[in-house]
Amino acid sequence: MLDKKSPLPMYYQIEEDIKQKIDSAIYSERETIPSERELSEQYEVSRMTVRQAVTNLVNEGYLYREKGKGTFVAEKKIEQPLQGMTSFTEDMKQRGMNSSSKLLDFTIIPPPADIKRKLSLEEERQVYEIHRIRYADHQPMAVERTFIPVALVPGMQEKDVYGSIYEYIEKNHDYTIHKATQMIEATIADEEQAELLDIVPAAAILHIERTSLLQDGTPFEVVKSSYRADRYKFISEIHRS
Ligand code: 16G
Repeated sequence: MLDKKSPLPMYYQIEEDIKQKIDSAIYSERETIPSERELSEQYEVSRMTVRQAVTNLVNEGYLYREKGKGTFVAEKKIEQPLQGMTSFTEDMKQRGMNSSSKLLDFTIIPPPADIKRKLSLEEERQVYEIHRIRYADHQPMAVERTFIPVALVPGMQEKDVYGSIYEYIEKNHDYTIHKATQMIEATIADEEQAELLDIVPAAAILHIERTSLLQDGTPFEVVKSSYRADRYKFISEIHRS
């Protein structure tokens, strides 16, 4: 099956073959691939060569290893475009996935200094602090901590934030959500985040902070979120002008 005369190294050809088998679901998500021994027999190469191919695919996130159990096919990451300001609910709907949230906390607090600054709030203004786990098809994808000025969205209650906060805000107030600035940073999960996201502590996560504005320029939310790096990748289209 491999082209031994090709200038492409054997391990590379094996990687491409395994990737193709993942794409065509010959190897299905969350299922094991054949053992090193089986693969080396199948491709007629040394186990070292197979190991190199598999290790590269593990490092690239196509496969993952479980001690004592074998090597498994990772689930495909969700590709999230960076242009366009969408909500989690809209993103999942577009993909035909079912979105849901678990509300961990809903409180009204005086804003911490950085939130107060980002929301351009004066001294005595209070904010909602909403802490949610966001699920796609019942799998945890992100934890979000959202801060919204109470004066801007008075009367919001727990029951209003299980679904889409954007939908609630736009439907119940005469507001148009306009734009946001967003920062993405690589980090690792602490114990609490790992537990909430069902990942191992110190797994990679993407920390994202968004400050969003209404049409008239009023900042209406600051969101600090942690997305699972094994399930998400962000894509942007860039132009050379
Ligand atoms: C997304 C946004 C978050 C926003 C939320 C609203 C990112 C990184 N975050 O998760 O800032 O608050 O959508 O979602 O995109 P909702 O309307 O479904 O509650």
